[in-house]
Amino acid sequence: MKLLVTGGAGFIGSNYVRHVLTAHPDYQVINFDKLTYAGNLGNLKDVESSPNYTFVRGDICDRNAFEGLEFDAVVNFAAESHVDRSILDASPFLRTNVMGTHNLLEIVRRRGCALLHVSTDEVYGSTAEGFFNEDSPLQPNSPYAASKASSDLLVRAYVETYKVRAMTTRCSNNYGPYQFPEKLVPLVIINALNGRPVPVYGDGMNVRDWIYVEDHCKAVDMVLHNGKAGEVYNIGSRNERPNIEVIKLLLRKVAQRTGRNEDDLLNLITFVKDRAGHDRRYAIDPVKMERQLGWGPDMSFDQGILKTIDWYISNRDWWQGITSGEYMKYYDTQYGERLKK
Ligand code: NAD
Ligand code: TDX
Repeated sequence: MKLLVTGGAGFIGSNYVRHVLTAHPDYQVINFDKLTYAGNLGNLKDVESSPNYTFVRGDICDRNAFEGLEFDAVVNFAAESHVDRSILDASPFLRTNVMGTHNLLEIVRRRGCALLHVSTDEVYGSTAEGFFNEDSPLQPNSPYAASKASSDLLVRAYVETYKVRAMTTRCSNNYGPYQFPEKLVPLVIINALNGRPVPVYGDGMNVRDWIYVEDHCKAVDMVLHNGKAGEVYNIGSRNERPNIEVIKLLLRKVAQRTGRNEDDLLNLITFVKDRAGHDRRYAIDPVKMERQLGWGPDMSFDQGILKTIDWYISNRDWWQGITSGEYMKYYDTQYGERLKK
């Protein structure tokens, strides 16, 4: 099989490319990525010389960018992915997530190849109780979530109208190696290592369902191979936690791993102004993945968190390169005022 993986230089995409090259040594993988601020070829240094791997720099919005590339299926990870950035400026989210997905749908329609569209639990909005299943209404609350919901609806429309062979996955919050430092888990680890305040939005009681990135990648691969065209699959880990619990766990484990004083790290916790439109709780029901595809996560949260912390401790060069320059401009815009006492 020849796979085109869009957004393969980002967090989940790079973990997925590595997963495919290991799990399917006979596959050819083209990593197609624009290399925005979130894309980093350093995420795939260990596989870049593999004869089965090619990198192409390109934009999923560009109609001509795919000419000359041969593939049987597309796995679409390419997106603007950070909620806080979508609140600052929604335009790049509409462009890449909506128009870019539309362009990919046109390409797979013309070529007759398959598409796996990677989406998110955020399209369902927030729920106080119960779980989101694949038929739950789409009620996105952030510009990011609205752009992903729009892309999901376009996929649905292309399945119904043109019989495109497309599937959609909607996953909960990922964590693990190579996650960009703007997201909660790496932000807490890196700020703890740097002795910087750890910003907690609102009361810290917003709930997310955390999944280790490799478990998500395995699920995507199962859907690609065994999923039914036209269907949606929810991927979640049955691992719901309030943010403050995750943050305290991370700080305690960083203290253990580095020999620092636990209270000193816990004292970095700083409650700040809440995110606008902050979803209270996401809760995925993964029963369809479990029953129809026999999928389940392999990694426990405690083990996954330790693996992740150890990775960030051993890969300082990776994040020190990123947490300077452009990223600090974003960080100051986001946290400068919020962290002033
Ligand atoms: P990321 O921001 O780390 O990576 C996104 C990648 O897409 C980057 O490499 C970037 O360069 C590339 N990209 C952006 N715009 C592009 C364009 N126009 N053309 C080509 N490439 C482009 O994101 P991530 O966290 O790895 O998320 C990947 C996908 O998974 C996204 O679609 C996201 O909505 C979805 N998702 C993420 C999570 C999560 O917890 N991170 C959970 C569920 C679903
Ligand atoms: O500094 C912070 N302090 C804080 O309290 C940050 C960055 C986040 N938070 C809170 C907001 C959320 O409730 O932590 C929670 C997790 O925040 P993010 O890491 O920004 O993730 P979230 O907004 O939940 O969205 C993530 O999961 C779904 C991904 O970024 C999306 O791409 C994915 O679709």
